[in-house]
Amino acid sequence: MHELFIDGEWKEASDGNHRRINCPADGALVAEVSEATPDDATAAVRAARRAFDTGLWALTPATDRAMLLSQVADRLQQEKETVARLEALDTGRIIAETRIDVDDVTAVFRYYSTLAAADAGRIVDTGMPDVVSKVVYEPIGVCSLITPWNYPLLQTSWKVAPALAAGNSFVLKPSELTPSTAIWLLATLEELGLPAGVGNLILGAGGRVGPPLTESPEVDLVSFTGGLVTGRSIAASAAPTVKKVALELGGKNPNVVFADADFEAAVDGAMNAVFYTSGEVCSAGTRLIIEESIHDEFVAELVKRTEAIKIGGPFDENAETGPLISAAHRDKVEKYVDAGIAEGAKLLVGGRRPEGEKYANGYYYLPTILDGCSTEMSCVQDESFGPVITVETFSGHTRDEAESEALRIANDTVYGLAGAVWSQDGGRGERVAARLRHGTIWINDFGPYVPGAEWGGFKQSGVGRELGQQGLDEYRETKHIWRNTRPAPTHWFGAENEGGQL
Ligand code: TXE
Repeated sequence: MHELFIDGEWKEASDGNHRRINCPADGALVAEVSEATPDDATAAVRAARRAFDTGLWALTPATDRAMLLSQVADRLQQEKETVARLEALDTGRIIAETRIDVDDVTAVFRYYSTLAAADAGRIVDTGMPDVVSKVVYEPIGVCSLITPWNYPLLQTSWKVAPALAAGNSFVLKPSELTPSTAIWLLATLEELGLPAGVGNLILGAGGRVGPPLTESPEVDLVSFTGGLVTGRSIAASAAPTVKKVALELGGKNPNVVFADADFEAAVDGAMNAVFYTSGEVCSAGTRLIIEESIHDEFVAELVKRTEAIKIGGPFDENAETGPLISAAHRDKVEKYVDAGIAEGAKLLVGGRRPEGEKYANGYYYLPTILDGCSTEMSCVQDESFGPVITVETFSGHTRDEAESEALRIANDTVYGLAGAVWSQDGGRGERVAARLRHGTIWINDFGPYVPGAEWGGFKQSGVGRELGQQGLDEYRETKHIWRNTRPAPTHWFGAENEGGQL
């Protein structure tokens, strides 16, 4: 077992410790991996620093960097079933979902492969014929990439692909619960010839191996995806060295349905928004905000369909969604639902674990709907990260009143990651989308994304953007180079002042 990858070598943890990875669907042992120490994390940072400072990757032609990313994409497709299985076993998610993830990860590597060599900088017109002024982009340096347990490889690709495209070195620390696809990725990069030290892998508990990755003055950027509380502490630990910090911290995402929405599409969308991948999605549409006049009919249909959802393990062909990631996480979801009920929400469906032998050793929780909710309730404000919909209603005597009320409710959150509006009135869709204070808005849809469009949060959902051009810019410094082709004294000092300089 050698799952730490430091300076081009697979290594045991320096104290020889291991961690067992169990499948959340049935508790079966799926892997046993090295558990790094803080010293291992420091060694990985040093290796990344050395690799960066010697220009091993930063000075590699951009076309070669692009080629490597494209080869990773090819490998993902060649080994799709292997990667999808690894991800399904670590997360407990059904393999039909993780196969889709592998295609999505492939698209991310292809996208940043095309961007890697696309933009070398620009010439700026100074108005001075003897001066060449150019703005160029350079890699930022050593990047600590810290990723969560939901969509492990996809979230990793949003960081690793642009980091490599821009010419950086990195230390990747995946969630301690789901390391397998990160191990696959680093092994693949090694096979494809990524120079030693450019990509490093540290496995282990974030509270222990995280600080060396976020505090070190040898690290130039920290990119983190995870919970709000951890995000705050990472921002604080990175502050003394004023390094660049990018944070993606989840959301409490409104799904606003007007009475004039396409009923069938909106019910289907509301289900996908939350119950896909058991609600363990930062952009899950957990807050259904529905116009009062269609509330009863809409919610009745939602309940009927929710009761019929089939749950099971990764390889259960009938299953439409799987378990939660861990016992601790299921406890959190249970407490969240209990708190909602205590605060006055009405439980319409779910609210408990499924019964039956096949669920006995997994962390299953039934899709749940809480009706009669309002913005002051904790179940509306706090992220459950589970399969739970809270239902709020709005109304208004006029069109404008209804829109304003829907927006007031939808924006009443500290988060701002994503949201949706459903209406067959195109103007209304655009008006509401323009005023929702969230980073991604869907009109008459919920959930899809493309690698070319930026992803990230307003407010406490985070800082910075992943994907798109900005997702690459996060990993680059911008430099202005001024070249005087005909140097001559200015005579400012000790002579008559004939003109200024900065
Ligand atoms: O995530 P953490 P947790 C939300 C969701 C969930 C809650 C907590 O609501 O219930 O966060 O989840 C590493 N320094 N999201 O506790 O702690 C950790 O090892 C450096 C939203 O599982 O945020 C892992 O690799 N790293 C979400 C990563 O941070 C540290 C995804 C995420 O773990 C660290 C997951 C430290 N001090 C949960 N402490 C989203 N935005 O998609 C932990 N880590």
